[in-house]
Parts: sequence; structure tokens; C-alpha cells
Amino acid sequence: MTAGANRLLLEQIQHAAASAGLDAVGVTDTAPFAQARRAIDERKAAGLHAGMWFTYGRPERSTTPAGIQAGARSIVVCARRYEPPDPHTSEGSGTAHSGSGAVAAYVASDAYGVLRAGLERICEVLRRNGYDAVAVCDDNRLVDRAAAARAGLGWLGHNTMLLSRELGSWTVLGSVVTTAELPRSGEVQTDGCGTCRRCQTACPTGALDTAGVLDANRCLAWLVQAPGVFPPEYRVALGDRLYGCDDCQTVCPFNDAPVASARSQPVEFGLGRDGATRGGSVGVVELLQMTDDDLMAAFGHWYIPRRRPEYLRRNALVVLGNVGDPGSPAVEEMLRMSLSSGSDLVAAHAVWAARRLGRDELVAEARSVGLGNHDPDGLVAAELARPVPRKG
Ligand code: B12
Ligand code: SF4
Ligand code: SF4
Repeated sequence: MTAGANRLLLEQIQHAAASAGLDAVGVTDTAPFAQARRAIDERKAAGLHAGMWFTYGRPERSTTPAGIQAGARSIVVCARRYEPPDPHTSEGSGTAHSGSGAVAAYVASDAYGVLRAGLERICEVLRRNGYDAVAVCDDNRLVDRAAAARAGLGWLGHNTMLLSRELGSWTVLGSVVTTAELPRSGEVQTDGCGTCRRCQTACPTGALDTAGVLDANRCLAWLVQAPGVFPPEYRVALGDRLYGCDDCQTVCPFNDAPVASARSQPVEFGLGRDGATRGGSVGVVELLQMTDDDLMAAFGHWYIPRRRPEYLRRNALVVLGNVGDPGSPAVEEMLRMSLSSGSDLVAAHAVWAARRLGRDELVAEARSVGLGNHDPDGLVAAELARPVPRKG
């Protein structure tokens, strides 16, 4: 293929991306991502990955893009911007409306849907021109941010986000791995963070104490997705966050600038139930009232550990303990119901929530009718023995 034909194909790709609503496109080669491989190996060795698999499961595979498509010559990397959290509906700071859980901004938009559709359009262009092409997005086979950085879409910030001067960091990323030899994008962007540490200081749990290195054991975005008991030491810090955390992005100065190229339209996040959602937030009482089937129908598109709805209830109870109104009859009813749950995990977190809200009598009442009698893993017993910081 001649250089001219190459350029023409790239123009077709850029056109397809732009008409599909993608905000940035870059191209890199298919050499292994050595720095990302080192970062994964080091984090695993230090236990900073907290048992996550994703790209950590098989690091050699996730950092060797040539393995995704036989004969691959180029990676087309794309970004789609989404709307930042609306401070009026979702604060993500532990201070939102009573009984309301914050949902991260990327969930409240359809950014991944738009991005995936755009990547497929690019694949079609490449296939029409006789090339093989595979789209990968948020996939265990590729470390997306390393690809985006090398394709010149931005630099890796101290919060580990791919950050660009034009788009900020409210973006999702995806790639097309193809056998076409395409012209490479410009230079890799240099570190724009400089001496700034705003994200590191803003992180409510100190998960970014080392610049550019995320300790997943402390990251709230991971802890709401992790299986097991929610670590007691981070429950108060969770505040109102029901799903995801945006704090290390909201404080970033590169997210302040008006973004001329933003095309994303906010998509109302909906449960299809009156009063249950308010933009990027979800009523936790309403959530706890739902049946397991309804919960999965409404939130099944979230990452829920082992696909078990009790984990949604676990997170909702921690949020309820932090932001619920202790005097509300609806809160009381939900605490009662959760204390008598057949799931020890749910009952244990209900003990914490009730005591945090100063409703110890509900726990005593539940114990008198059997709370903790069936507790094979000692989850309820551990909660009963644990001191609980009262809501101020
Ligand atoms: C596992 C994972 C998580 C984990 C761990 C994240 C992490 N930082 O490791 C958890 C659950 C915590 C998480 C949270 C979030 N995630 Co996530 N996640 C992933 C996933 C699946 C893999 C990430 C990965 O491979 N990490 C391995 C490490 C080694 O790589 P890295 O995080 O990119 O880190 C780089 C830097 O740390 C840098 N580095 C290393 N040392 C140093 C030192 C210095 C000084 C510097 C500056 C940099 C630096 O090199 C590393 C490799 O390139 C990707 C999708 C994918 N397939 O890639 C999405 C992805 C990274 N997540 C994404 C998003 C949107 C989020 C959240 C914003 C969601 C939310 N609101 O809750 C948060 C942000 C938290 C944060 N600050 O990272 C986007 C990020 C888009 C962007 N613009 O950067 C991705 C790319 C998904 C996508 N396809 O769009 N995520
Ligand atoms: S997502 Fe939240 S908890 Fe995780 S590093 Fe960023 S600010 Fe900290
Ligand atoms: S807040 Fe500052 S240090 Fe953190 S990513 Fe943004 S510019 Fe970099």
C-alpha cells in the first residue's frame, strides 16, 4: 500500500469516527506496552491490584496487542467524552441529599455505547478496504490507557487517568487493532501535571499517595465492585457513593476548561420507576425496597460482584448509614427489613448502618428475633463486635 493510499484510508477512518460522535482518534504501532507491563507486574508484586483480574489476570496478553489480531500492523485508538457530574444532582463527595446515592458520571451517560458503535464503524471501513479489524474496549485483552497515550491522545496523569489538554479526562477509551499499516499520530504528549497534586490530596482514602500509582485496596471505585465485606475502615469515606467515584477527576484543572469539541449529550440515567433516580443519583431506600429480580433488571449493566444483588444492597446500606435520615420511617423500615435478611452479608451491613444512624434499638430488636443465629461465616458477629462511628 502506498503512503498516499494509507493517508486516504486514515481520512476515511477519521471521518467515520467523527460522524459516529467520537471526540479523538490516534494511531500507534503494535509493539508490546513495556511500561504498562512493568506497572502491572510491580503493582501485583506489591499487592496494589487488590486481587483484581481484568488486565492484571494475564499481563502478557493485555500488553501484547499483536496477539489480538493475526498480522496486526496498527492500533486505531479513540476517545469519547462524557458529561462531568452535575453538582446539583450528584456530588460524589459524601454530602449529597439524604438517602441519595451518587453514581459516577460515566455510568450516567451512554459513552461506552457510542464509543463501541464508533469502533464498529471503523472496523467496517477497514474491512471494506480488505483489512482485518477487531474492536476492543474496556476489555481484558488490552490496557486502554497505555494505547491511548502512545497514540498521542494524552498523557497519564497523577490520578492514572488519560488526560488531554483538549478533552480533559472525562473520556472513555477503545481501540481497533488492524492489519492495515496506517500513518502514526504525532508525538506522545508530555506530562502536563507538573507539580500539581490536587487529585492526590482530594482522594478521600489516600489511594493516590504515590503519583501515577493507584492502590486499589483503598480506591472506592474498586471497593464498590469488590466481593466480600466492605472494608470497615473505608465505609465512612464512601460517603454517598453508590457506584464509582469521580473525585480525582472533578478537582483536576484540565477538567475546568470549556471543551469546544465536546459532543456528548447527557443521557438521563433511569430505573423506569418514579422517584427512584435523580440524574446521576439513585435513591438508596428505593433500591433496598426492590426485589432481586428488579434490582438486576435495573442495575444488571453495572459491574456487580458474582452477579449477586446482595452486593448492591451492601453498598446501599453503607450509603444509607452515611446519608440516611435516622428519623425517617422509610429508613427505619428498610433497616428492619435488611436486619432480617436471609443474606448474612446484607444483615451485617444493616447492623453497621443502623448503629451508625444511632438506631441501636433496631439491632437489639432484630437480635431478639434471631439476628445472628444463622451466621456460618461470622459476618454478623464481627459487625456486632465492631465499634461504629456515629453519624455526627
Ligand atoms: C482495572 C480498571 C480499574 C480499576 C483500577 C484502575 C487503575 N488505575 O489501575 C478501578 C476499578 C479502580 C477503576 C476505576 C476507574 N476507572 Co477503570 N479501568 C480498569 C481497566 C479494566 C484496566 C486498567 C489497567 O489495566 N490498569 C493497570 C495499570 C498498570 O494501568 P493504568 O491504570 O492505565 O496505569 C498507567 C499509569 O499508572 C502509568 N504509570 C505508571 N507509573 C506511573 C508513574 C507516574 C508518575 C505517572 C504519571 C504515571 C504512571 O502507567 C500505567 C500503564 O500505562 C481499564 C480498561 C482497560 N482494559 O484498560 C479501565 C479504565 C482505566 N477505567 C476507566 C474509568 C473511566 C474509570 C473510573 C473513572 C470510573 C469511575 N468513575 O469510578 C475510575 C477511575 C479511577 C482511577 N483514578 O483510575 C477508563 C479510563 C479512561 C481515561 N480517560 O483514562 C478505562 C480506560 C476504561 C475505558 N475503556 O474507558 N478502573
Ligand atoms: S476514584 Fe476516588 S477513591 Fe479512587 S483514586 Fe480516585 S478519588 Fe481516590
Ligand atoms: S489534578 Fe493535577 S496532578 Fe492530578 S491529574 Fe489533574 S493536573 Fe495531574
